[in-house]
Amino acid sequence: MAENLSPGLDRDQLLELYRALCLTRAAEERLELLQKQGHMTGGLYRSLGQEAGAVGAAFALRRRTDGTGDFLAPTVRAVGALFLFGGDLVDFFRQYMARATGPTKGREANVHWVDYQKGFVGPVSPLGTMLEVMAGITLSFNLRGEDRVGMVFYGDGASSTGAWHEGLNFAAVQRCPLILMVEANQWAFSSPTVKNTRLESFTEKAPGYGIAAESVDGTDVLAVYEAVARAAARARSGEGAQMVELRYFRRLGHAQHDSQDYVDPALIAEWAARDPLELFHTRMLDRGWAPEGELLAIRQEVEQECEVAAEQAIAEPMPFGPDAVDDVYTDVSMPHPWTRAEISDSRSA
Ligand SMILES: Cc1ncc(C[n+]2csc(CCOP(=O)(O)OP(=O)(O)O)c2C)c(N)n1
Ligand SMILES: [Mg+2]
Repeated sequence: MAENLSPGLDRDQLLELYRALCLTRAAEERLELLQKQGHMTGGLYRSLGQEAGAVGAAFALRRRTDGTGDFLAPTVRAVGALFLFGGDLVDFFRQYMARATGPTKGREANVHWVDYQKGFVGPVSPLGTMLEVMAGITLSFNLRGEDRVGMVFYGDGASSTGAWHEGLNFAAVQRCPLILMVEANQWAFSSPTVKNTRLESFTEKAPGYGIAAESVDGTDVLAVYEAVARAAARARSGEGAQMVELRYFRRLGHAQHDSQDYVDPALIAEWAARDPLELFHTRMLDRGWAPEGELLAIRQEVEQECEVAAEQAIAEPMPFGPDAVDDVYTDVSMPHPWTRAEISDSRSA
């Protein structure tokens, strides 16, 4: 039997966590390269410094591929969670490069894809709304008597939207088995937390809805895992919605096009010294959980995997324009919308 190390995880599980952190980092670094090479079609929203939050949280859930496991709603920055839930690496690159072969057939350009068997649903772009969606999904678990929990990620900025409050209240009142993961990265685009809330911690919002909350160092993958494992156990035992705050820092701009010139460089340097991947790497070595050679081999392996997957996606076709109306509800014979009836078309004048 495998030896329990920390926190109740065996060596293989610790290596799996390490691998997931490396994969997240390598996949995003590969995207950066693809963007510079002109292969990408949309924006790139990196999760640098936040990887352990997504990885540690998803690792604490039941991940299955037959539609009976727990259910995830990631954000664009919760890439590690998406991979742990079985999000395919080639599909990931296909999405970012709008390949016709990707899950959304090139219709959008990042993580808005869905797989009900693996158990994840892509984010709806208006911030806060995924809380409402996931309240509904987890209510269905209760109504059907299914032993499943849901997990929804959202940014600290998103927790100031009306949808967030309504969704949370509903989930709390209905005792939905839903874990709310607050990505407290201290920024919402260029707005710092102080312009977002008067609270010291986003967990202080939880008592207003009668739910339990924990705040955790989001750079510490094992601490995140433990906190979420506790929250998941509470949610599973009928205690309903739970909140976990991930404390960390958005070390890059909102997206690659954002120069982040409104952030104090000293602060960025301070958080760079708390890099979640390097912290876990050092811990693995210090505790004797794995030798350096084994860890470096994992890093090389995932970088290689990313290169191969990206090359495969590059070689695949972009969508054929007229296919854009396939699989969508449309009525081309619809009358001209009244809202536009009076707008003259300057081209025909
Ligand atoms: C309701 C709504 N308002 C504004 C936007 C535009 N927008 C997209 S991301 C973003 C900032 C989000 O900040 P946060 O929720 O903290 O997430 P982070 O980017 O820090 O991960 C904004 C304002 C949106 N998508 N939806
Ligand atoms: Mg934020």
